[in-house]
Amino acid sequence: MHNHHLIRANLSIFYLYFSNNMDFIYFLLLLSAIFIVYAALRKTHEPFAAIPPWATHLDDNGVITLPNVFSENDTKPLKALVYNQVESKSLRLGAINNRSRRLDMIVPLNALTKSILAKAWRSIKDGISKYDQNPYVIECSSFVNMPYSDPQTWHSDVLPEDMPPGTKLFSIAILLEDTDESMGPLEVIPKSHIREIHAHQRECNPKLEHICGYFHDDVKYTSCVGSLGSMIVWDATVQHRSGANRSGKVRSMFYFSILCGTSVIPNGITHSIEKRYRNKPLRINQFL
Ligand SMILES: O=C(O)CCC(=O)C(=O)O
Repeated sequence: MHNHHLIRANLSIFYLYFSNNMDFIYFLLLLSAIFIVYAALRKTHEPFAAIPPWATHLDDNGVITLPNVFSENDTKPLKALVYNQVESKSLRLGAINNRSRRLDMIVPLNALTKSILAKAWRSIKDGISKYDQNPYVIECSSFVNMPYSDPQTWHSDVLPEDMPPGTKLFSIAILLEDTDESMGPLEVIPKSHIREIHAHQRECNPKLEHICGYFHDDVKYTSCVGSLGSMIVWDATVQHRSGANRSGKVRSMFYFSILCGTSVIPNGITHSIEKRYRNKPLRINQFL
């Protein structure tokens, strides 16, 4: 007997059994009720959409580069704003400025940067919301690396033990020009936020701080290169550094940091944001 004959026979028996009484109606009602309860339960147990692959990569490696998030229309005025800070009377420098020709220039939160933060957040929200649906913005700044700037020593912005369970701090940077390896891009030791890798952890003589990076290349790292408008997201506990800029070009990034699962600013972070937002941090959804 073919399968469709079997199905037909079963349906006929089913019909004969139910057709003469109300049981069939009750049966249908019961089925619908079960379906409605099942659908409701599924909904309440699935608060977030499926985790996108880039977010799994970020969790596993501590860093992800997302290409082409911003267009030149976005990055052009942003780069002008960053560069204008050099002349601005309100220039405030973050803590990561040193003689190795690198600037951490705080960037004002204005209409432009707010719209950039909104666009950035929209593009990563589905992967980050599991940590916090409305994180605090605790940094809004820029890194500008001059031609021939030295590499930094490997470091994390925050030690993993300084991040209480259930909390996360991510930095999000936007490349303001096409960036290749010769320009000393951000370099990251993958998985160093979850696993201790001792090779790079030799202490640096402070007198040599600005050149120590040249001696610490004996570990596998990822260079966060990409075209203008690419976005890099990294976990603040991952080991990273600014690479050696051996090109004759300036490398610049706008960046901001979001704190998830707490409002308590962790030790170590430079908190590079306009002073007025330091004690009263803003939440990112207000920019949407
Ligand atoms: O220059 C860079 O690309 C990143 C530098 C950085 O993240 C840091 O100094 O903590």
